[in-house]
Amino acid sequence: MTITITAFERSPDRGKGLARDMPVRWALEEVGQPYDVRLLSFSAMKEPAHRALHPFGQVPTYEEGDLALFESGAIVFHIAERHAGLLPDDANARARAITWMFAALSTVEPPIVERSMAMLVERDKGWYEERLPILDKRVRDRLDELSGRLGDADWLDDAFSAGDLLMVAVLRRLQGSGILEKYPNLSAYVARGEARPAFERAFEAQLAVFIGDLPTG
Ligand code: GTB
Repeated sequence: MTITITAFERSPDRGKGLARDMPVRWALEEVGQPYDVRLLSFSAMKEPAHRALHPFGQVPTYEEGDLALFESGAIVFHIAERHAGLLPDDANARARAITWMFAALSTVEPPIVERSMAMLVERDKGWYEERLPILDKRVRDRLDELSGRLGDADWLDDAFSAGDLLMVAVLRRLQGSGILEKYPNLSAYVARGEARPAFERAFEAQLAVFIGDLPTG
C-alpha cells in the first residue's frame, strides 16, 4: 500500500531538514519503505480537506490505505512498530527505546522550542534580553543531563533506535546556536545520526523540495 506524507511546499527552514516531515522521512528511509509526498502551502494546510487529516492544520500527516495519522512522533512510532529496524525485538529494550522517543519529544524538545520561539517572535520585547539567558539555561540543563547519560556511547541504549532518531532530530534544532557545540559527545552523536545513509536520503529529499529539484515523470 502506498504511503503518502505531507510536507511544506516551501519550508521556512530553507531546506535545513528541521521541519517535522524530516523525522518521518528518515524513519521511512531507515526501514526501507518508499513513500510519496504531498506538498502543501500554509493556506492549504488550513483547508477542510487537510484538517480532516490533521485537526491542527499542520504537517506532517501520514496516509496508508484507510489509516491517516498526524503528529510526527506518533507517525515514527507507527513506522517503527510496523517495520523492522527502529525498535529492538527484546521487550525491555523496546520499552526503553520507546521511553527515549518520549524523552526526546516531551522532555528535551520543549525548552529548545521555547527558546527558538522566543528568538523568532519576542526579539522586539523589552524583556527579551533578560529572558534569553533563562531560556538558554533551561536548554543547557537538559543537555547537561543528556550528555551525562550518553557518555561516550554511540547511541542512547545500545543499538540505534527510533529514540535516537527523534533525539537527533530534536538536537539538530540547536545546531549553530553555540549551545550544542559546547557538548562534544552530543555534537558527535548528532553527526553520527546525520551520517546514516537513511538520514542522508531523507535530507536530500526534503532539500530537493526546497530548491525545486524534484524528479520529473
Ligand atoms: N507536534 C506536531 C508534530 O510533531 O507533528 C507539530 C507539527 C508542527 O509544528 N508542524 C509545523 C506546521 O505545520 C511544521 S514543522 N506549521 C504550520 C502551522 O502550524 O500553521 C515545525 C517547524 C517549522 C520550521 C522549523 N524551522 O524553520 O526550523 C522547525 C520546525
